[in-house]
Amino acid sequence: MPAPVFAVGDVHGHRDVLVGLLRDAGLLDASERWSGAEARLWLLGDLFDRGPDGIGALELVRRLERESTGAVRCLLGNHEALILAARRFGDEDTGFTGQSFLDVWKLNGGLDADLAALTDEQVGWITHLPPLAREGDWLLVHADTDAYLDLGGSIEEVTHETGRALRVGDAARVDTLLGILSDRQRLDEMGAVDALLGTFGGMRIVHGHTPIASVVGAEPRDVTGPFDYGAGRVRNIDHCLFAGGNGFVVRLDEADGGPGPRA
Ligand SMILES: [Mn+2]
Repeated sequence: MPAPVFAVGDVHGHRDVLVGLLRDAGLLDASERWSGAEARLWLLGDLFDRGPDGIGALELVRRLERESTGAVRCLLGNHEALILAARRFGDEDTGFTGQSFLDVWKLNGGLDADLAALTDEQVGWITHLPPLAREGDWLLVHADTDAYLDLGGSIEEVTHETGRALRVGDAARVDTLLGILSDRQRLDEMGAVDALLGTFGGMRIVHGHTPIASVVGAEPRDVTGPFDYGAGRVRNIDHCLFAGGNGFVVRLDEADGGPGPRA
């Protein structure tokens, strides 16, 4: 039997909700220690912003990564890039006239407390997160876009380019990166799906970033499972925790990820 593979969408500072979800899935014990045995777990990015405790969410994921000796992994979301850009460039202008990197981050739900508490070590960890990953037949991405193709022709290239830009890129390069990582709703196009899978591999795409509630016109609390579309080749798992969703964990190694709205 292959190891079970779990995935969780955008956490957005809701650390304690994440703990509850992982406990219910049998991946954490009562003292919040990793209890997933041989299971693998992917966070799809956007640990920060909009919710109360981005740093707490980040530190939980970093600890679980250590305790699980790498079975817990995290993708880079646009909000990880946003907070690093705000930290590096602050009041410098972005490509939006009159908006600084700090402004853009705050407009996207940035919390002063998270930025103030962010350490060099945490920044270093974030800059090494991959924007995409493969797990069995799945290609995992944060955002529902093929713009990742602008960053490279392999997962390694994209990860390298993103890390370089976040660590040493100038403001213009980071601004371009933020545009790519924040792009959305491009995967209704079969050509975009084909291009992503053809370049980075995999048979199906799983993403977060665009709340299912907004796509299907539901209340966040009524979204209880993934939303599959694109002839079953694309799965959205953004449970919209920041707007009151109860959240869910999906199993990627099972045909059915659980109850929820379907395309
Ligand atoms: Mn996002």
